[in-house]
Amino acid sequence: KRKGFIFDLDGVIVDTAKYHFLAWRNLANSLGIDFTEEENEQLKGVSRVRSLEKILDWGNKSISQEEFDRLMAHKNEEYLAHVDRMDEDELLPKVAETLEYLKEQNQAIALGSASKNARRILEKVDLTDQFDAIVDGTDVSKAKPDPEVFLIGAKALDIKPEDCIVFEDSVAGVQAANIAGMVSIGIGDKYVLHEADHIFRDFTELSKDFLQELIRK
Ligand code: B16
Ligand code: MG
Repeated sequence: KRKGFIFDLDGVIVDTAKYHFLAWRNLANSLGIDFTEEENEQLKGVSRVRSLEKILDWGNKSISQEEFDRLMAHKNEEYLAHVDRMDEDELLPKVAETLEYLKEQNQAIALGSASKNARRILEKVDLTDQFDAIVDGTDVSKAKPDPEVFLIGAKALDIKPEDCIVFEDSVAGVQAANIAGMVSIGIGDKYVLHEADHIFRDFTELSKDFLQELIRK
């Protein structure tokens, strides 16, 4: 059967979460706000605007719209400086092989990312051509856990939501996949991602037999 396999980007295909972390931490600290790994976890899959709103909330700070825009632009520049140094070596383990395998099996493949920088990152790691559809932060108006990004992906692939499988590293993303009625596969920590239908540390733990099962069901 032809299924739709939808991949999140940050934290699933590449570990750009560490670059987001560095840039957000610098921003928070410059405002005198503490920023830890736990807080970073809550920003995964969350849009840029919403992320800054949350940080300001945690620090009990309010700033003008102008300052808000300036900080967001600055954060993105810092983040992109890291991104522009990326290459294929930064692909997470067995991601390229998994995409390759699904392609061989004639499965439909989409990207479903909240990032407005998604296309730039895919170019850096030379993966653009592997996707039948790319849905990113420039295509959606509602952030995960809203299912919009994945529903647009399913539509673009012309596959019913219930025949789609989503790979996600964030709590918000797993929730979005569940709300969309898709199979959710958490990539990461099993306690953090406990709402997912299946959880793996990374793609090295995910066997071909398991992928076959997803295709057959
Ligand atoms: P940008 P994903 C998300 O990407 C990240 O997890 C999240 O931390 C980030 O704030 C968001 O993209 C927006 O990214 O600032 O590049 O537009 O995990 O949905 O691929
Ligand atoms: Mg992610």
